[in-house]
Amino acid sequence: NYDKQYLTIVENILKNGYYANNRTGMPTYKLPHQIMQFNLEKEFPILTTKKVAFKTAVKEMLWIYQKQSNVVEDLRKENVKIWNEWEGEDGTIGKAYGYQIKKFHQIDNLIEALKNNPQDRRMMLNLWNWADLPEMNLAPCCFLTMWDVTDGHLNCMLIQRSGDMPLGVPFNTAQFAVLTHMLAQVTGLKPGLFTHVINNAHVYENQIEGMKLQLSRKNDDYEAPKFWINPEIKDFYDFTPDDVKLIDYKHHEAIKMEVSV
Ligand code: DHF
Ligand code: TMP
Repeated sequence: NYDKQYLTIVENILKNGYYANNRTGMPTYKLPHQIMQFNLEKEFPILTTKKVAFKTAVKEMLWIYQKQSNVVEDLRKENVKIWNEWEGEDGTIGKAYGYQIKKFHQIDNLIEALKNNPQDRRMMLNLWNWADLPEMNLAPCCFLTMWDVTDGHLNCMLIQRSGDMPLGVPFNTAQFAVLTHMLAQVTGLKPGLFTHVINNAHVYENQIEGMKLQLSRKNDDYEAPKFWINPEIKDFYDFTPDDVKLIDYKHHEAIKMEVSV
């Protein structure tokens, strides 16, 4: 259950976390090497102890991995404002995220391998490009996914170098769960394991009150929603945000928390 795994980490960060400053000037409590794991056939990992903006998260994920657009206006057109603070003079986020996917045809190569060479042990999407880092407005947080096919199931391991537990992480878990479901469908596989590894898992000092409120709901979590994906879609580039839905997504109310720039 996602709430349990997630809130156990948050509780541990607040109790035993190391207090440290960082680039943003807003200090955090942090723990290294936090790991969550889900079986996507059994559970769709999304928080129920607060409302997570699922549609917004899906739009951001498709903006990166499908549209491979770095243009922040493309997100605003869909009513998504979460990248506004990192928009550069040219209207993009620089050579980060979608730019790196597109540059190396990473999605096409991955789909090709999943279909024709599924026992390949080199299947990954890697956004960490040393040469281009100086031209990225934010260095990719979810910078690596590794993919494995075992017994007809598609397994995804996400390596996140830096995880804002209150804001980024709930989005990121849901996003890569959706991406795994989508890639499984277009390659004739079943969704399998999803493992989410966070190198530096943190809570900013100005988010502690919000997280305490969410922790107070720990034992009142709801059953995970069912995940629906439009079975007609056979080409990854044909998915729209309306082709995935959560059914019976019961949740507590949203909690407003600040994003450190
Ligand atoms: N910087 C920091 N410090 N933390 C982040 O999580 C982060 N995430 C980025 C870019 N830079 C970042 C991109 N992803 C929100 C969620 C994800 C995200 C950025 C922001 C966010 O504010 N979520 C709110 C409201 C979402 C909405 O409905 O617009 C939330 O409560 O989940
Ligand atoms: P950093 O580059 O100094 O690590 O700051 C990035 C912050 O954004 C950090 O708090 C992690 C957070 N973040 C996520 O958790 N997930 C995301 O998808 C993004 C873009 C950022």
